[in-house]
Amino acid sequence: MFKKIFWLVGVIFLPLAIGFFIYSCAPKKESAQKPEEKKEEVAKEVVKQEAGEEKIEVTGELAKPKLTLTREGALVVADFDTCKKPNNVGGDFGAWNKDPSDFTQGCFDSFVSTIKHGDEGCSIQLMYDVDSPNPAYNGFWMKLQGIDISDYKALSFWVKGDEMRGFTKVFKVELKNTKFSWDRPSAGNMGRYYVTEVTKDWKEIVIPLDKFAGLEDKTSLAEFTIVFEDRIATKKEGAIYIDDIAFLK
Ligand SMILES: [Ca+2]
Ligand SMILES: [Ca+2]
Repeated sequence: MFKKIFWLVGVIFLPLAIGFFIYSCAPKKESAQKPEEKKEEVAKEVVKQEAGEEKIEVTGELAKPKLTLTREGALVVADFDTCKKPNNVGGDFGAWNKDPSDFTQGCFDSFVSTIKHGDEGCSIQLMYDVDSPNPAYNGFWMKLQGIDISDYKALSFWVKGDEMRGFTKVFKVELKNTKFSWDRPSAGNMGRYYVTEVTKDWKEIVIPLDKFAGLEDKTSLAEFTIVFEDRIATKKEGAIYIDDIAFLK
């Protein structure tokens, strides 16, 4: 009787024990992951979560619109080719900071003639720092002077990460129309999109305008904005270059 029970216990527990031993010896995927990769995944997750709330589709890749786009008749907003203000539609631009009194965070813009997309003039360099003990976000704003983009299909611009200073692969782009009001910021009239694939090389980002959920009226645009955020930046301090901001038909 006891022998039978002993034998039964052996049959049930021995394979379990062997299984557990093999499992505990197997290399853990989790620990093999570099902290940097983990951070990127977290950033992507935040992007997904935010996108879910806003009902914006974010694939985590460069937007690949199934639109047929043409550069003919493109509305160039800023090519920075004069290396001075204003932009091509007569609008002012500059860096903005959430908390100018917090010197541990900030964003600075400057014209750069040595690194640019195309042969002429300049690009704009954005040096940002969202590494602060306080909540930190900042970026770049550009006035669009009420341009009508209702005949256009996509926003396009070129971006390059600064290899020497480092750069975030993720940042936010916003388009606001003149109907935007700070009294009712959640009422719409601002669309946002997360760029997630910045590299060290110049790369064109093409965002179909229908991805800017919330931007209902496209007949009068007020502002183009870039936002660096401590929560989602894959690198909290660095620099990126922006050039040739345009709307494509
Ligand atoms: Ca340029
Ligand atoms: Ca800092």
